[in-house]
Amino acid sequence: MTRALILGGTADASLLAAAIASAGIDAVYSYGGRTRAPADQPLPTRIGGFGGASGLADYIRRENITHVIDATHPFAAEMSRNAIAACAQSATPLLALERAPWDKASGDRWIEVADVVSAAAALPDSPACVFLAIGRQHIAPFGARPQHAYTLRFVDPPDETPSLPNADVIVSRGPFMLKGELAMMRARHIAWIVARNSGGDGARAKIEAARMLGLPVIMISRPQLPDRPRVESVSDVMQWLGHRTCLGA
Ligand code: 3Y8
Ligand code: NAP
Repeated sequence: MTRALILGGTADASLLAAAIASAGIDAVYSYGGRTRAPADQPLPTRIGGFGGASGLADYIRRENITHVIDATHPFAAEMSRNAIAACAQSATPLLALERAPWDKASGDRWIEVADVVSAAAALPDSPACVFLAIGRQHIAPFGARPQHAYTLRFVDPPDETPSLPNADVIVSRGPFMLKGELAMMRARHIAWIVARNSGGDGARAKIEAARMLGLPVIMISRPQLPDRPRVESVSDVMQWLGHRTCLGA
C-alpha cells in the first residue's frame, strides 16, 4: 500500500500535492518551517526538521512511508542530501521532482558565480542600486559591499533591521509577474540584480525583466547534489507512484 512523503516548500510541490490528493493516494506533505504562514496543502501536513538524515530515516520507518518525493527547492541542498542518505538507510524509493535551471537567453547579461560570497564580490565598486532576490538567509556577505543601495525581498517581515547600512525590504512571497518586476526595477532605479538559478516559473519574471531593461544579473549556480533519480513533471511522479494521470501520460 503506497504511503508517500512529499518534501515540499515549492510551487511544484504544491502542484504535486494537488495531484496526489485528487488521486486519493495516502501521503504526507512536509514543510521545513521557514515561513510564518506557509500555503495550505490538500494533504496532512507536518512542519519542521526531522533531525538530520537519521531523524528522517526514523520518521520513514515510524510512519510506514513507502515512497519519498524530494520536491524541495534546488538550493535546499541539505534537505536533499539528507533525503538521499535516509532513503538509502531505510531502503525507501526516492525520486526528486526538480525543475530545470533557467538557460541564458540572447540578450541576457549574466555573470555566473558559484556562491553568495562570489556574488557579493562580483558587484561593482562604484555605488549602485542592487536588487538582492535571494531571500533572507544569505544577506551577510553583502555587508562587505556597504556602498550600494540594496532592495531585498523576503517572504515575511524581517524580525530586525537587515545588517546592511542602506537596505529596503519588500515583503512578498511570489509568484512574481513581469509587469510588477519591471515597475519595481524602474521605480527603484535598479542597476544590478543578484539571483539564484532557481528555475521554474515562480521567480522567472525578474530574469525576463532584467533582459528587457538590459540589466546585468549576477546568477548563483545551483549546489551540486549526489546523483538521485529525478523528473521534471508531476505526471512523471504520478507514473512513478504507479498512477496514471487523467492525461494518461
Ligand atoms: C517555506 C512556502 C508558491 C510557492 C512560492 C518556487 C516559487 C516563490 C522562488 C525572488 C526569489 C527565494 C525564497 C523563492 C522562490 C517560490 C515559492 C519560491 C525565492 C516559499 C515557502 C517557503 C519558502 C522558503 C523561502 C526561503 C527563501 C526562499 C524566498 C510557503 C514561499 C529567495 C529563494 O524567510 C525565510 O527564511 C525564507 C527562506 C528558503 C530563501 C532564503 O534563503 O531566504 N524560499 N518560500 C518552505 C518551508 O518552510 O518548507 O511559505 O508557502 C515557497 C516559494 N519560494 O506557493 O507559489 O520556486 O517554488 N523563495 C531563491 O533564492 O530563489 C524568491 O524574490 O525573486
Ligand atoms: P536546507 O537548508 O536544505 O535544509 C536545512 C534543514 O531544514 C534540513 O536539514 C531539515 O532539517 C529542514 N528542512 C528543509 N526543508 C524541509 C522540509 N521540506 N521538510 C522538513 N524539514 C525540512 O533547506 P532551505 O534551503 O532552508 O529550504 C527550506 C524550505 O524552503 C524547503 O522546504 C525548501 O523547499 C523551501 N524553499 C527553499 C528555497 C531556497 O532558496 N533554499 C527556495 C524556495 C523554497 P533536519 O535536518 O532537522 O531534518
